Amino acid sequence: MRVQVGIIGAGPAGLMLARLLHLQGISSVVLESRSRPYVETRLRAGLLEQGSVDLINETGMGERLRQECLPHDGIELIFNGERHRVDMQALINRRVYIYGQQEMVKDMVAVNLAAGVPIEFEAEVRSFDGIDGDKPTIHYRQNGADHALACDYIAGCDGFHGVARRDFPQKGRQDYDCVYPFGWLGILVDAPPANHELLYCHHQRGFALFTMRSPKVSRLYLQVPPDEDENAWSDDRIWNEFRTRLGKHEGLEVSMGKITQKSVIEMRSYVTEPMRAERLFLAGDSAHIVPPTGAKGMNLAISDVYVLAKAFTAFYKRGATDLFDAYTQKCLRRVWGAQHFSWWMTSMLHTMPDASAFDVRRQIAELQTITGSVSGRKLLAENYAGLPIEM
Ligand code: RFL
Ligand code: PHB
Repeated sequence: MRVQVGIIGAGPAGLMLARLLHLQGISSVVLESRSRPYVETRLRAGLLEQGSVDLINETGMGERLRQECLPHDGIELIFNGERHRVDMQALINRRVYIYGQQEMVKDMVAVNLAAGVPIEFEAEVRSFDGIDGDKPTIHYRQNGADHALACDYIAGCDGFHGVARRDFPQKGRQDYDCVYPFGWLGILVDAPPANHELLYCHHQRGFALFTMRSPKVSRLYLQVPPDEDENAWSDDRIWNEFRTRLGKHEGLEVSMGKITQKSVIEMRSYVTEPMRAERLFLAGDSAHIVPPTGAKGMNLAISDVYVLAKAFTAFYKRGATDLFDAYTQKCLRRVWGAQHFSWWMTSMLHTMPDASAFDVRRQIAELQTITGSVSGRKLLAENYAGLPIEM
């Protein structure tokens, strides 16, 4: 089997890339180590920027999203007993959308398969070679047998624990890493959201986030120690902690219900540069991850492959390679903007384990500075709602 682009990973990056290439008449095969039901139910992101939603619609993958997504005009920050709304619609005329990543993946898989784009599930990539020649090969294992996929180029869309970055050439490579001294306990609850918009709560006991997946399902997160065991959190302990960190506000109640999923999530910022080595390109979480506080990871994955698909199109239509050369720099500008924003939101809203009384008081002053002026709210809104998909 030989294709133009071999794509490792059927997450948002790999599936969006396959679709964009197909629309330009460029052939690809997607190799995914997990099963189709697994990727279609894996609980991850929930918040999409306008630019991502526009691209999903333009590529014909947005039919269900348009019916089921929840558009949000603003978010609320809660700290020091105060509620502050950041009205993105009024400030910058932009909004964001709640739509579960697993739902988006389901839609992307269905549209790609219906168009005849091959997605091989339970096909685990073990290695690749030839990226410095003109015939790269991807080696994978499926149904107990070894296979090889010959391609012109390889797109490593295989996430943070994949093989593309692991085996990316070391020469000239620089990694940037920041691990936070806390994690998130994430729960999924059969109960309506506490509020129609997201609530980001700063509290001396730690951060809490109230988000959602639908009008009947809430998604909630609590700052916890990084190596926390989720089984140490009984339902009672979870609900008491959410009540404390939210505080008392007129019309706001923690709505309790059956907890259907519970897990601890690591918080990390990471970038590897460059994102290309000869005929291998990294895109999405394989090249960079952000702490989820800024809701940027999946949006970055989508914008990376938008840039990459343009480069492949220029090459296959006109033989031009300048966009391949520009790929890393074009992506990194947006990636580092999102890195900074995610780090800033994380450090502004979380309580450091060794925080002094001064640190906590200063954080409240920072939150008051940001929410207390139009320019502060605008800065937050512009970054939260997302920079243009291409910069
Ligand atoms: P993915 O989604 O990890 O997909 C990579 C795919 O590659 C497969 N794979 C392999 N396949 C073949 N062979 C191998 N050797 C392979 N190794 C791995 C994997 O099985 C997988 O299917 O990466 P991608 O496509 O780059 O997408 C990135 C996003 O998934 C990620 O950034 C977001 O989930 C981050 N994120 C959020 N992003 C947002 O934009 N908005 C949000 O609201 C948001 N909330 C979140 C989040 C991430 C979270 N967690 C769990 C880390 C909330 C949370 C809690
Ligand atoms: C989510 O809905 O899972 C979500 C939303 C916003 C964030 C992080 C996670 O900042």
